[in-house]
Amino acid sequence: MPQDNQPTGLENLLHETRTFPPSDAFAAQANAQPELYERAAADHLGFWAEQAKELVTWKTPFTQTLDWSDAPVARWFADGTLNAAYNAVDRHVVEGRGDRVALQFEGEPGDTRTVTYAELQREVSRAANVLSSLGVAKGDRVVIYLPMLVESVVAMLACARIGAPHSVVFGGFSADALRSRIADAEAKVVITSDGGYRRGSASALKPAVDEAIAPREGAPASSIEHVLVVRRTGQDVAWTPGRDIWWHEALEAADVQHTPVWVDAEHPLFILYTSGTTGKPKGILHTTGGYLTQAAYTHKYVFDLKADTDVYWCTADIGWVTGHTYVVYGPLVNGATQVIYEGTPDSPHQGRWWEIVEKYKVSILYTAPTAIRTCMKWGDEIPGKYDLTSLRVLGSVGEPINPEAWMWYRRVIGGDKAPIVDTWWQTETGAIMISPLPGVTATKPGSAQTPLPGIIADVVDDDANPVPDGGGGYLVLTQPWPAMLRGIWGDLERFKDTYWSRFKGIYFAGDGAKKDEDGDIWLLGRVDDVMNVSGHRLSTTEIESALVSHEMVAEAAVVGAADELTGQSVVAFVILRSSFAKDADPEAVQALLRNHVAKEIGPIAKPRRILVVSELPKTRSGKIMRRLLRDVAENRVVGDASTLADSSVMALISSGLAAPA
Ligand code: 6R9
Repeated sequence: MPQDNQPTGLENLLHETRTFPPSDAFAAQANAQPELYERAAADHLGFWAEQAKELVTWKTPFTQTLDWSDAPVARWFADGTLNAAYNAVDRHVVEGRGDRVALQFEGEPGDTRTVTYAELQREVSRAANVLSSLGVAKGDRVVIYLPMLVESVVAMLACARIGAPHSVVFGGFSADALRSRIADAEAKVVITSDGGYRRGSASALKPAVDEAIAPREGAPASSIEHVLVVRRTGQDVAWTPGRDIWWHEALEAADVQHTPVWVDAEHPLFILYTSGTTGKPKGILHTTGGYLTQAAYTHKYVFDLKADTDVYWCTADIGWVTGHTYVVYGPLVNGATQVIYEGTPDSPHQGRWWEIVEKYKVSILYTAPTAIRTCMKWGDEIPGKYDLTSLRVLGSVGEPINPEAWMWYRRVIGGDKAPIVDTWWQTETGAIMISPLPGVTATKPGSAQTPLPGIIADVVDDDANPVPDGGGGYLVLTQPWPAMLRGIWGDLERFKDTYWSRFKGIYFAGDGAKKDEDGDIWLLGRVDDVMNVSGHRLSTTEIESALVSHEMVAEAAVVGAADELTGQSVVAFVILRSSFAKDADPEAVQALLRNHVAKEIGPIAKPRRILVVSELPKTRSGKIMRRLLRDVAENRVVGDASTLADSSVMALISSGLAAPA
């Protein structure tokens, strides 16, 4: 691999030879059949039109499947009209499924709430009426900053119902991160809560919103006109009369009838900010018709969903794309019954997840490798205490899953029989792109394997030539797909530049990959300056900017070091300003700067280690050679440093670190 930033340590994956063919019993009942691949290959657009008609309800049917004339901005099903909330909720009621449980909420303290599709319809309608009464109209943006609650799902669907794109900001992000996202989206309303339960105590959310929209010298006034506040914990909150409104009071007063606003298929459904290779997060834009089609299609086939018998649980937070597509839109459009859980896997004990699986007889579980590895570390005896025999399909997403964790997931959680689907996709792709199909694919531990029917992906070399089986290179998507991003909010140039310029006319995902001898795809991690910590994307540049924004820091370089539990962990190298460098206590500096990053971005971005150095390794063109820093961070012998402007720098860094800190 030619890239300086290519992650290391995953090559051993490719020696994996075990495969697990589907059982005859599973294959016989599976939604997916081998012919699905053939149908899609024979008529790419016809296949997607079929999915769109079968899985989505249209107000006005579309006549055109794809308009690619303005590439790379695609238009799918463009002359059709529909409403996402109608598809996720109302049509199940209209078609007689109103009494089916949509959401089975489990709060961290153990409180529960069961919501049927009919109840969800009333709640969403009320919330839609409330938003309209606050002046939110079609096209206006609403920011949602909430923990995992029923209200979070209701809030997203209420926005969709009135054609107001939502932008969910993960509740773990800081006030500053929230402020910049509100400003970029120019949102009118924020929906938040007093707080949420996290590891046994009530943690506040509302103060971050107050801080994010407070006037700040030199900055324009916030675009936010109202703050809707869900009462979850009952903790005290500061209140700005006229601006702040209790969610429960407003909803109680609102009408339960609401007519959905029918929108064009290409109407924006949501903006979701994600880290890129520069300091400024990208507002990934998704529209309605194509996104819903692929969300429903993938959810049906990849998880083999049988909506009237399965109990589905995706452990993702709505703050991430997985929570959008596989908690809200995919499962609800398909009429699934699902569990949502507010808290952490270890509250109040390390068996909490498995207790939930047993209690609700969860049959499909979708989670992340970092969680699987954590549970693996806690030991087999913890899940062993619970009845997990209801589980019949297991999913993984967010980062490469190492074969060891995959085997553990299969054996201990899946009872050695539930197929595992390792699903590769991104915020930008909107829905799953590469994954085995349960009942069809013989699975391989550690490989996402095959593009789904209707998806064309490849691994190419530096010159965009497909690599032969056994070769490695970059993962690309060579044909448009329905759920693809339609741009970066307010920055078309950045969209073209980020995804479509590395290889002419094809989408570059930013991931390195290999094809094995069978042609199966193995993901090797990011090839750019994006880290993956516990399945969350973090930008090295964004954390570097946060560090440098502290008065003590002159320069900073951040790398992702391989980590057994979290995939990667953040390691920062900083050069202190000389006025601070003299008598700085490394321990104190580390603590101070870690907290500073938590404040600037959020606790998930906190560097695991911060090393104070006197120089950083740079190429002659001034590019920091992160590869060398990664060697240091991972305690390896430092690699080839011959392209450094000053080749003695690495010796200096290594010797400085060897000295007792
Ligand atoms: C859905 C989601 C996207 C990045 C992606 C890749 C990594 C996701 C993966 C995977 C290997 C998988 N990634 N799934 N790598 N195997 N099954 O995670 O979206 O947060 O945007 O991250 O995550 O590096 O490019 P997002």
